[in-house]
Order: sequence, then structure tokens, then C-alpha cells
Amino acid sequence: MHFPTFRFFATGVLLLVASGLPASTIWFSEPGDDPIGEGLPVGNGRIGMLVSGDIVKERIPLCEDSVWSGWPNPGAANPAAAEALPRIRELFAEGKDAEAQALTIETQKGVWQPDPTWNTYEAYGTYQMLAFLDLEFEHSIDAMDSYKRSLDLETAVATVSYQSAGITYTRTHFASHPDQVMVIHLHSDTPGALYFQAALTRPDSNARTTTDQNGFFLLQGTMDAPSPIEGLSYHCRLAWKVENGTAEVSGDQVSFKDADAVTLFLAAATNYRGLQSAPEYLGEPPLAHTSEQIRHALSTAYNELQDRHTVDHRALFGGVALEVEGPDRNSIPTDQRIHSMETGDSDPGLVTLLFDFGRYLMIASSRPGALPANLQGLWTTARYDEEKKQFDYYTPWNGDYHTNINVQMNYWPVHVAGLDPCSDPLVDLIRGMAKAGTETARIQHGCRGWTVHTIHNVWGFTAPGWEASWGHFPMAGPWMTRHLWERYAYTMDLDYLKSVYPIICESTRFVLDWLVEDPDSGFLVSGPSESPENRFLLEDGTIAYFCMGPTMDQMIAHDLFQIMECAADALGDPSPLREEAKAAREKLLQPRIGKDGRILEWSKPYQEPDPGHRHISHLYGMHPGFQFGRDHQPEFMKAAEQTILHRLAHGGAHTGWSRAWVAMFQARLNNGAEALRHLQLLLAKSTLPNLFGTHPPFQIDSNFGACAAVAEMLLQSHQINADGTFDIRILPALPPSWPNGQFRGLKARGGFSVDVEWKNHQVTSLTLHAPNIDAKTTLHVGDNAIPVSLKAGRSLSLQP
Ligand code: FUC
Repeated sequence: MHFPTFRFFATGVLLLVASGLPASTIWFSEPGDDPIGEGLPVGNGRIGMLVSGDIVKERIPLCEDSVWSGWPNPGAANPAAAEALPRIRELFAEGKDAEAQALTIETQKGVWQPDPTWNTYEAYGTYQMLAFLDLEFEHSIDAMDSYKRSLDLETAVATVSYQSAGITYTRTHFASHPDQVMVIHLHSDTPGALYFQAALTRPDSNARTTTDQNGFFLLQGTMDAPSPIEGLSYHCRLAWKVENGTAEVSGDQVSFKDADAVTLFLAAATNYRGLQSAPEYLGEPPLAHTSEQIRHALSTAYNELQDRHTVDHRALFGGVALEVEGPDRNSIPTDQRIHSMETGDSDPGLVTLLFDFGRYLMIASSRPGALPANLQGLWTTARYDEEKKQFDYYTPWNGDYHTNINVQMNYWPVHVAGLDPCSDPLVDLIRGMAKAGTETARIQHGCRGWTVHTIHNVWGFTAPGWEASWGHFPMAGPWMTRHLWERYAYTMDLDYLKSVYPIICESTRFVLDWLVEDPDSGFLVSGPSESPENRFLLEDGTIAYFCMGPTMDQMIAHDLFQIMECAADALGDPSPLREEAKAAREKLLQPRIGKDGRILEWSKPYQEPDPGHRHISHLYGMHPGFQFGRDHQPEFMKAAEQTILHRLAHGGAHTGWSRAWVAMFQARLNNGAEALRHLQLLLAKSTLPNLFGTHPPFQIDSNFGACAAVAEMLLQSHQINADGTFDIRILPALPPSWPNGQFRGLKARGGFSVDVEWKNHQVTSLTLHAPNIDAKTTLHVGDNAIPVSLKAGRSLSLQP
């Protein structure tokens, strides 16, 4: 890209760009049937709901992020694994691959005993919906007119409005972070016209709804745990305020009559004490706390609650804005716009809406003090099982924290989108993992340090899953460690780095112990290990999963050691661990390119029974790692491209998250056209009508992955230099079909915030800010490389 000469303006104030951007709204012209696919998600990071907007029977799933069945299972780490490890490695060294596979499958799994009194699967548990809020109205669907259901991403307010018999009814929903309550305000434009009933239920469970001392509803119950242990206890409160009407409680229902408006307040909590509270995860139910939250909400004017909520949300959401020129399609319902993508429509506004939705979801599902966004963020529901004639509360894949791509992808956009505080729950998760994973590293692998495998829950589960084939992935822990580093790389906050440095060191110690010298080559290899969830064929055609030195493991080890070195340098730590990590990094088996030009996924060019596999793990070195890039080892970029083409030619990228990862890879390959094509395919093939991503079923990772991929097309800062600075690239993968646009507030590693405007594919204005620290970078705009140093609080504007 040609880039004209720039003039520099240093300013002491942050440049404020007038927004002038269209409102980001997801909207429907009809009520939804399926809360997961059509509901509007509202959340405050910890509690949330899905709004389908039915005008007769509205059923709202309510969620609280710690509502988990199960219990910690300290016995899941398997000592037989460590005992068998030397023999497995010997078998591989002797070329007895089939025997090595068999012994790995037999021993390298967690202890999942089929004992009804202590069943690990039962103990592992599942994330579940908290309760249903049922609202019943006396409207007739036939008399309904002017229906609209919308979610304004800028204010985080979901609204349902319609006319019935000439009266306009409005319901406004939000989940307040500052006040820790969910609020639903129902209003009619004709005095006294509001009639409805409300109930709080959790059918087919031990939950009971009673009234509290103020006459409001209190639902309480306990979750399943392995007998004789008592599971987590949860509760939810529903209170109300009526304007000019009556509220009458009868059993577990409240009837509102003759009202102008009714405001419902929901508070919820469990006795879960937090990710780092092992082994005593449960405490006293915080009933007084929620009672106080309700009392406070009732004594606050509705407008004040909504204003406080909106100000709080905007402080995060409003930090970034993105606009790409294109036709204004906001007057078309979002589900129809998604549907049009299936016929090959391009809709730049829908892609930017997807970007905004990712930022919105992060704020709504991951706030300080809450649990991290799980496989469904925060939103799940119970479904009626026709066969069993009861509600099923299972969330797919237990709604847990899968650590072989999923929870990592959830947090890809958190820093570039300026949402640093939303990564607090992830840091807490990793702290908890490190604590529980120390025993796992010792018992399962005979190593120092800590690790986690493929799956993780709120009970500190860090052992492998119940089958080694997918469950034995010891490098998941070091992959999580990369996220501790990312927060520092963006913020350059040394106090924060100091606080997580011991976890980085312990992660490094684990990998130093886990790696072993390959007897033939002398290189350090990880193994036995897998390339997440993929498999290959041995020479005799049998299916195999494990080898010594699968490429992803080698790349993660490289990444971790580099992070260890950088962290030690940043903190000036003279510990010998830095040198050990450096020496080990230099001795690692390196990624290799096969005869067909692709990166080898395993240590040998095995036959692949599933060449379109959804995981593309062996490109970790390009993303999320930065082992190779356009300026270092570029031959791997070419091989990465071939690798992706091969996967896609065999049906790859068929899950939402897999497609989002491909879009991200294409952005790193500086191929904007392909990155955008995959985002459009994601919208066409792996997106539900409410813009939630789908595997299928619903999985939120692709929402976050897509959000990060859009940012990566516009701004990159992953190239790290020997002095600890990161280069910044402007518009590195701008799609040809996006000639004009602007963004404001995207963050770059090294402590920068960036605003850019472009016209006819050329940057027309660019401002770098260093809001918090003295920051240094080399800025790449087209073919220009411009060294920049900014004092904390200063900005630099460049104009042609
Ligand atoms: C990983 C993936 C699956 C699914 C699961 C939740 O294990 O391989 O496709 O996304 O996580």
C-alpha cells in the first residue's frame, strides 16, 4: 500500500473523534421461539437473561455464572500415568509406536471410576440455568401490531414493544453491574392497562419458591453432587414496584392489575466462594447480600438505576468504535441480514455489528469478581425432554472451560478491544488452575510446576479427561500462561506482571521437567502428546493419537520460554530460570515443512484420516503465538497458507470457532480478502439468528474469535523485538471491499491506543496515544516504518 509522507503533531490531550457512528442494534420484528438461538442476551458479567419477547407467555431463562453441579475431585490425577511415562517414551524411541499408543491410552488419562458413590463424571458437574422467570399476559397474538424486539449494544438495554388493541406496551430489560440486579420495566401508554402474572420457577428440581419477610419471592435450591456431599446452594429473588395498580400474590404467582407500569427486580447468588478458594469452595449462602441488593434497588428511582447502568456499560463499550462504509441495512431485522449472507451477500455493517457484539458479550459475561466467560458465555437454558417428561439442565460440553482452544479464544479480543478489566476473571481462573494443577503436575506427570489438560471447571479440575485420546493434553497449562503475558504486553503494567510472575515461572518449570531429549536427534520434545483432538494413521492403518513432539506442543513450549525470558527481562529478575528457559528453547525440536509444502502436524508425515479437522493446532506458531511471521521465518507463512488450503479443501472450518480461527490466520497472513470471506462464511453458516455463534450447538467462542479477527485485520502488534517493544502495523489486512472507514480506540501491545481513518484504502489520519505509560514502537504504515516514542499521556497525530 502506498503511504504518503506524514507530518507529526504531538499533543498533550487525547484526540476525541466525534462518534457519528450508527447505533449498534440487534433487532427482530417477531418474538423468538428458541431462547438460545433467538433470545437477546443481557448480562452484567455474573447474572444474565435471554429475552425472547413473547407477548402471551414469555419464559426468560435466568443465569448466574456459578450455578454448577459437581464437586472438587482431588483424586482425578492418575499416579499410573507418571509410572508408565518412561516406558512409553522408550517404546516410541524403539519405534514400537502401536505399543506406545496402547500404553498411553491405558495410562495417560484421569481417574474416572464408574463407582456410583464417587463418580468423577458426576463430580465434574455441569453449568446450569438458574431459574425461569415466567410472564403471562392476556394479549392475543392476532391483535398484535408494530412488534419490535431489540438489543442496543451501546446502552446494553433490551426492549420489547408492540401494540395490542391500540395500546402500546413496552418492556425494558437490563442487568446492572453497579447495582448487581437485573431489572425489567413494563409499561403501557394507557393508564391502568397493564395486566400480567409473574412466577419464578425451576421445574423438575429441588428448588422451592417462597415469600420473604417483605412478601417478595425467594427461590432456593441445591445442585446435584456425588452422594453424600451437599452440592452448591443457589437462590434468586424477585421483587416488584407497581405504579398505580395492584400486585397480589397467590401461591408462587404474583398478579399485576390496572397498572401504568411495573418494575421487576431480580437478584441472585450462590454459596460458591471463588476460583481460588480450593479446597473450601462453598461457604454460607449470601442471602443477606441479595436482600440488601433488592432493598437498595427498590429504594432507587428506575431512571437512576438505568442511567447508572448505561454510564457503567458505556465506559467500557464506548472506548472503541468501528465504522466501515457500506449500505445502511439497519432497517432490516438482524436475522434477515444473517439469512441474506447465505446467498452470498456482503454486508459490511453486519460484520462490524458482529465485532461490536463480541465486545458487548465480553462486558456482559466477564466482569471483575465474576467467573470467566464459559463455553456459552453466561447464557444457558433448561430444555424439556419429551422422552423423559422432565426438564434437562445439562449445558452442552458441561458449559465448562475447554482449554485446548475455546476459553483461550474467548479472551482473544479482550485487550485489543480495550476491555482489560474484563480479563480479571481469566486471570483468576489461571491462578486457580495453577493452584490445583500443581498436584496434577506432580502426581500425573512427576513434574514440578503446574498444568491443566483439555477441560477445566469451577471445582479446580486439572487432570486429563476420561479418555486419553482427547483428554491428555498437558500443554494446555502453558497455553493458558500466554494469557497472563498478553495482559502485560498490552498494558505494560509491571505491578500486574510481578503479581503473576510466580505462575509464569511455575509453568516454565513444568515444561522444563516435562520435555525430554529425543534419543536420536538430541532435540527436546514434548510427549507422549496429541495434536488436540486430531488423529493419524500408523503404517498398518490403525488409528493413533500420540507421538513424541507434536508440532503444537513444540510451539507452545517455544512460546512459553520466550514469554518467560521477556517477563524476567521486564522485571529485571536475575533468576537462572530465564537462562534455563532460553537454553531449552534453543534445543527444541523445530516445526518442519513436509514435502507437500504444509507444516507437519506430528513428528512424522503420517496419513490423516480427517484432513479437514476443525483444530488447526500446528499453526499455533503463527497465531496465537508469534514464533513465525512475515518478518521472521517467512517460509512458514507460505507453509501455513498451504496448510489452511488443505484443511479447507477437505471441509475444514466447519465449526464456528474453527472458522473464526481461519479468519484470524488469514489476518496474520495479511490476506484481508480471505479473512473477510471467512467472517462472512461464519455469518452464513455458523451463526444463529441472534448473532450467537454455533458449533453447532451454540458456543460463544466464535463470537469472540470473530471480534478479534476483525481487529487483527485493522491493527497488529504481535511482532516482539529484542528490546521488549512491539511493532505496530496499521491496516495490515484491509479487505479490498472495505475502501473507506475509521476506527477509534483499538489497543496495541506496548501500551498504545490507536485511531485511524482511511479513504480509498489509504490512511488519511492516524493518532497514537500512550494513555498510561511512556511507550515506544516502530509504526508500520504501508511501506513506511516510523520510530515513535511517546511520554505517558501524550498523543501523536500523523496526517498526509
Ligand atoms: C473442543 C472442540 C470441540 C468443542 C469442544 C467444546 O474440544 O474440539 O469441537 O468445541 O471443545
